[in-house]
Amino acid sequence: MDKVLLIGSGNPGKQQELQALLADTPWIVKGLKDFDEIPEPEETEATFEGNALLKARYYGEHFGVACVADDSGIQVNALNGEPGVYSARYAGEACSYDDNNQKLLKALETIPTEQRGARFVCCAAFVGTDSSEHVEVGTVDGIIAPHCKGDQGFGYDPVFIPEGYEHTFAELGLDVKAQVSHRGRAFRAMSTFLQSYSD
Ligand code: ITT
Repeated sequence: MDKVLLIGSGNPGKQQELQALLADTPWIVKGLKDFDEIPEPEETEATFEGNALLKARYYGEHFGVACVADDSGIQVNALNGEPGVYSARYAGEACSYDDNNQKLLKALETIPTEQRGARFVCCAAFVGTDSSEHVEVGTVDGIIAPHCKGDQGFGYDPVFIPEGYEHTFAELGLDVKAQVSHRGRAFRAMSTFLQSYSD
């Protein structure tokens, strides 16, 4: 099979993780940099699944190829599940990862360790050239660290300590992250689906 699968994400951190997680599928995996530049879609849905499907449909239909997209975020227990689907823009529209992390650490400043539980969620969506759709979800539980630590990964990785570990994702690095992360779980399941998918 020599069919093209586009990773419909403008996030370089995700792109790097997804290339590795999809490497064993019988598809020619490409990124947005391999196609003409188009504006990012507006993420107007209220759920991870809605936004993941929205992105996969948008890029897949525009370029006429099969497409996978990822909508993900962090849900913090002490903040009633926020920032959730708004994780990318938690500190404002054009904010940096560090802005988001500082805002989160500040919001949890007085919260003790045992109440700093959080969960990363990743929804992986596939849309085929025949318009068939498939969704997989992965999660990982952990806690929000008291300070930023580590320089690997992206986003909230410097403040998230996964269950069973004592270091943040940004300290643990991409191999450990891929084994236990929300994205690793969702896209390993997606990879299994893609092994057998044919339109
Ligand atoms: P695309 O929509 O182009 O894929 P994005 O960064 O806008 O890129 P999302 O809308 O799904 O993607 O927002 C996800 C945000 O959640 C991301 O920007 C991070 O702030 C956070 N996030 C998701 N997965 C993460 C991970 O594995 N590690 C750290 N932060 C993560």
